[in-house]
Amino acid sequence: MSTKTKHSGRFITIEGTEGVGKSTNVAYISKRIERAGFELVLTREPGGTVLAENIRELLLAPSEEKMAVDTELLLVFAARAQHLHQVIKPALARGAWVLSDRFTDATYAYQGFGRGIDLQRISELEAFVQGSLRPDLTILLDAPVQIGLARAVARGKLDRIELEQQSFFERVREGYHQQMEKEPQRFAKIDASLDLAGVEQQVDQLIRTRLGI
Ligand code: T5A
Repeated sequence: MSTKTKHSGRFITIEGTEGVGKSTNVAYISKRIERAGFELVLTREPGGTVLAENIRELLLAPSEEKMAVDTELLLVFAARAQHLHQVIKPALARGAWVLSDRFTDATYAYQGFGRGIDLQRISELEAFVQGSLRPDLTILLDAPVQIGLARAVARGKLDRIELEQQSFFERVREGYHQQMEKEPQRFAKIDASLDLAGVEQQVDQLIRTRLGI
C-alpha cells in the first residue's frame, strides 16, 4: 500500500444488492487509487475492525433464533460506530482515501426498504453515529436482482441475509434507487449486469471523471 498523500482524503463507498460485483470492483478501484499515489484504506461493512467483524458474524450467520429487525439495525450501527472510530475517521484525518465495501446506504436499503424500518429512525441513528460525516462518492452497482443472486449462488454457501426471498432484494434495489434520486450528486450508477470487461470500462470512466485520476 502506498503511503504518499497528495491532498485531503476522500471517502468512497460501493453499494448494490447481493452478488452484483462489489468485492470484484473494489479490488479494481483500489489498484487505480494506489497507482495514482494515494494512501488507501480498503475496508468493508459490516466489519472493518476485529470487533466489528465479530458483529458481522452475528449478523450473517444463519441462526435458529429469528433476529428481530431492531436488533439487526442496532448491530449494524454498533459495528459502524466501531468502524468509524477505529478506521474511517483516523484515516480521513491523516489525509488517506477510504474505500468501503458498503456503508449506511446499505442500512437504508436493507433495514429500511427491505425490512420496513421507518427511514426517519435510521436517519436519527445515522446522525447519532456519524455526525455530519457522509461519503464523498457512492458507486451503485445496479443489476436485476436475479443476476446478482445467481452469481452469489454460483459462488457457494449463502449467508443469513442472502437466504431472503427475491421480493426482499427487489425492495432493497428499489431502496438504492430512491437513495440515489435523493442525492444524485453523491451517487454514480454503474450497469453491473454487463460482463466484467463492460463493468470495468464504466468504472474506469467514472474514476476519471469523478475522481480525476
Ligand atoms: N448489510 C450490510 C445490511 O443489511 N445492512 C448494512 O448496513 C450493511 C452495511 C453484507 C450483508 O450485510 C447486509 C448486506 C449484505 O447482505 P457483503 O458480503 O458485503 O454482505 O455483501 P454481499 O452482497 O453478500 O457481497 P457478495 O460478496 O456476495 O457480493 P459482491 O461483492 O457484490 O460480488 P462479488 O464481487 O463477490 O461477485 C460475486 C460473483 O460474481 C462474479 C464474481 O467473480 C463472483 O464470483 N462477478 C461477475 N460475473 C460476471 N460478470 C460480472 N460483471 C461479474 N462481477 C462479479
